[in-house]
Formats: sequence, C-alpha cells, structure tokens
Amino acid sequence: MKELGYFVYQIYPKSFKDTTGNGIGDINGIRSKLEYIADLGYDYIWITPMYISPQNDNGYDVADYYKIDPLFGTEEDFDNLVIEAEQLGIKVMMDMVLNHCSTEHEWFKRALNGEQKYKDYFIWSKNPTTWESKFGGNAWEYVEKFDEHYLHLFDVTQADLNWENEDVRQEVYSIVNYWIKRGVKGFRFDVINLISKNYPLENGTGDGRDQYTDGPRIHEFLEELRANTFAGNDDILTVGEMSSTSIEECRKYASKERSELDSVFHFHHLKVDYLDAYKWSTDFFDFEMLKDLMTSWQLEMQKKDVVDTLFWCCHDQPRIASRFIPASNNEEQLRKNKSLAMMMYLMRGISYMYQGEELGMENITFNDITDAVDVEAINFYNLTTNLSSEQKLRALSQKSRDNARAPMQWTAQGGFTTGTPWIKYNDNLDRINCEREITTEGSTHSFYKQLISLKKSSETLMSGQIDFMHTDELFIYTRTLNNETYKVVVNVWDRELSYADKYNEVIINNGCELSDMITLKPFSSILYKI
Ligand code: TEU
Repeated sequence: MKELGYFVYQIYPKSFKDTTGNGIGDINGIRSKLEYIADLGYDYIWITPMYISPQNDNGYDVADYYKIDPLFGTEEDFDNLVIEAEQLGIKVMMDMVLNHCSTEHEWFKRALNGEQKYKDYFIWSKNPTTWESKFGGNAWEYVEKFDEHYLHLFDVTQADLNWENEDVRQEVYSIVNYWIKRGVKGFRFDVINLISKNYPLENGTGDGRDQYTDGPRIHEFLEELRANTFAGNDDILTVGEMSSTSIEECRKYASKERSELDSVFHFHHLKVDYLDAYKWSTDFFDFEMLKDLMTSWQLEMQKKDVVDTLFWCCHDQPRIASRFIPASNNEEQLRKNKSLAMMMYLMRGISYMYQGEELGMENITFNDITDAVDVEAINFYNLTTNLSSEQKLRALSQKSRDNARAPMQWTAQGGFTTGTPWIKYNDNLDRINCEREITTEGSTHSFYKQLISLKKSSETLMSGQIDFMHTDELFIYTRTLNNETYKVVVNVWDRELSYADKYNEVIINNGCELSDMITLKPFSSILYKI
C-alpha cells in the first residue's frame, strides 16, 4: 500500500510564518517555506482551518466555508499556494469542520432570526441533557427568544449542525466539492465521529459522550459524504479525526471494503499521561498502557489491512519533546527526540508530523494565566476549583494546547514575525531554532529528514508486517517483508538499560553501546536488521 509511505506535515497557519508583520502567520508565509517542507520529504501539507472565522477557536469556528479569511491572505494567495506546492510534489490537505459551525455563520444568524429552514440546521432542545462541552461547562446554550437551547459540544460559539437534516448534508457536499475543484487533494475531517447524535436525546453516562460518539447513523453519513464528493477520486486522501473511538469502529471507518474514509486519527496513545483519564493531571506516565495501546491498535488494524495513522503531535497536543519522562540535559533531550520519532514513525501507517516537531520544539512555561490564549486553557483555569493556581499553571505548562501553538522558531530571534506575535514565543529560542537545527550535524531536524527518506526507500519499513516483542522496560518491534526484517528497540527512560540480541546490520544507532549486549543509554534507541 503506497499510502503507508506518505508523510504529512501539519501547519497551524496562525503560528507558522508571518509575512505582513501583524503577528499572525499567513498563506504567503506558508508559500515561503514550501521548499523547506519539500526538502524534508513530505508528500502533503495539512493546513488547519483558514476559512472566514471570528477565531474564537482559532478557525474551528467557521463563519464561511467558501472563503479564505483575509487574516491569512487572499483567494489568489491560496490558489498560488496549491500550485506552488504541487510543483514541489506536495499536495494540500484542508481541514473540514463539519460537526459545527460558528454562531457567526449566516445559517445560525438566520436561525436566530426565526427562519425555520435554518433553525433546522441546528440541534435544539426544550429540555437540555446534562452533556458537557469538551471545553468545560454544559453543552447547551439557552436562547430566550425561542425558550430553547442549542447544542454546542465545543465552545458556545460553535453550534452543532443537524446532520439528520438532508439540507445540511447537501450543504456539506457542496462545500467539499468546491474545495476539490480548487485543487485540494486531501481532507482532514474534524471530530467527524460526533456528527450522528442518538435520538431521542438522553443524558447517557458521564459527560454524555456515549450519546453522540460513533453514533447510530455515523457510517451511513460517511458513506453518503464520500459518494457525493470524493468517491472515485483516488487522488484524494482523507483522514477522519475520531474522538473517544474504538478499534472496532475505526476498522469500519477506514476499511477497504466499505466506502467511508482512507484513514483515521485516534488519540488513546496520547492519554497515557492522563492519570485516571484526567487530562490536567501532571507528572504521570503509564508505559504499560502505551505499549498495550500501540500494540493492539497496530495489530488489529493490520489484521484487517486497514491504514493506521502515526502521530505524536498536533495543534491540540502538548509537544512530544516535553512529554512522558523528562530529559535532564541537552544530550538526553536530543536522544529522546530521536527515539520517540523512531518508535512512532517506523510503525505501520501514514505519518503526520506537526510544525516544529522536526526541530524538537518544546512546551512553553505558564507563569501566569495571562500567558494562556486557548479557550480550553482559560476555561480550565477559571472553572477548576479543587486545584491551587500553581497547580493549574503547572498543568497548563504540561498539557495546554497553547504549547503547540507558540510561534515556529525559525531563528534565534524568532523569525516568525517582524511584529508582535499573537501568542508568545517559547523562551528557549537561542537553544531551539531552525537555523541552528539545519546547520548542526546530528540535529533533530536532520534525523527527521533521515527517517522520512529511510522509510520511503524501504518497502519493508513501509508495508512490511509489524510484530511487537516489548520487554518490561523497552519498546520493541520488527517490520518484516519477504526475507528482510528490521528491528527497532527504544529506551524511553532516564536510565541505562541493556538488551541481549544478535544484530546484523545496524542502520541507526542513537546512543547505544554495542558488544555482546546492546547497552541503551538513557533515552537511546537502535534500528538494525536481523
Ligand atoms: O479537536 C477535537 C477534540 O475533541 C480535541 O482534540 C480537543 O481539542 C480536546 O479534547 C480538548 O482537550 C478538534 C480540533 O482539532 C480542535 O482544535 C478544535 O478545537 C475542536 O475539534 C473543535 O472543532
């Protein structure tokens, strides 16, 4: 499967590169860095939403699906981006936010004006359920005029769309087809497994997610979406973002026999540092859970020949360089960056890497709540009463989405903007910046480039069978095709470990001493043929 060798580079446009000096990244900034991206070996760029939006959730609150927000540039800038990217062998993947739209969208405004057609585009209730918004608080907002509540699974300004309504589905197809016509070659569908709600609406258990996650009509809706848009267009790559899903459902979403999506994002492996499933817990890491989750998802997806996705980072996640066991010096940090990359991206699946990950960018430090920009972070801080301010700031430093959204570190001075960035830089610019990464031998950047080229050049690493053979402390797997077997051994710990094995040809040695035994220094890893 050729798609198993794809590498996608995710761009959060607001924080990538600003060319106007207004402190906000833009399309021309992306254009100016296309060669940089192509040089690393990526096949696609996935750009998070750039449609017209009040930006209450950084573009995931879309007010007009057909227009580029002038904040990011002109329509022409976008068309040029698509053309220039293609010239460098890079396809553009757009983010489609179809579970909800902004309350600034014309549909919602007309609904509020009392136009029944548009009121039916949304989900209303006289007796709201106890469902919780993903960003905190109740998921229903009261509208006095109708004496009814509308549903918002996310921010109060992100009203859920009523997919039961055929007109809504037709609108969605028109939107997707419009972007296909404009040359887009991929779609990432935001929280797409939340679009089918269970009727009649009931409280369900806990925060209510069992009432709308992988809901009753989800497969039907996705099949219909494909049939009316990208069906038969093999050029287009789709990935659905799945919230709180299961292996069983994902095998259906991305199954070759069905006609829904090409691949799925699932997030369980990124909750191994959530103590008792609580996102804001600190200083916790469950390695057993990580091994179990990675192993079961990989093997179960492989069994059914379903394409999996490989990722550590995105705009909603803290930086992987700062996650799990902390490194205590630069040398360890470098080994850790490389080891986690090796652990993830040599597995079976399409790789998604997030801007700055290739530089080893790290979490920011929250000294005060005024450092937070994200609506989720601010809500957490304001609504959480059982933690002290210090504890909350520590939690934000480890888990906030703002960690991923700090500006790209192009140079020791920043290099993201000539003005004041909309969100503050990390204070480690002199230690971590692109200029330095590119010119330093053995850097994280050079390792990412090497890894991408290695996987692309090896059928075995791309599509070979995966098998796992972890020990208590080491993460270990093999990739096998015909008579060739590669083995990956990773130490995620801050202590030295050893492993007895016969290595044939060593392909990458990231900090191991080799004798009869393999001695793995803290955070080291190795790739060899057996
Ligand atoms: O995120 C979906 C989602 O549920 C999470 O990743 C969410 O950010 C997390 O649970 C909060 O802890 C998608 C987008 O990626 C995210 O940026 C949007 O805010 C969200 O949907 C709403 O569109």
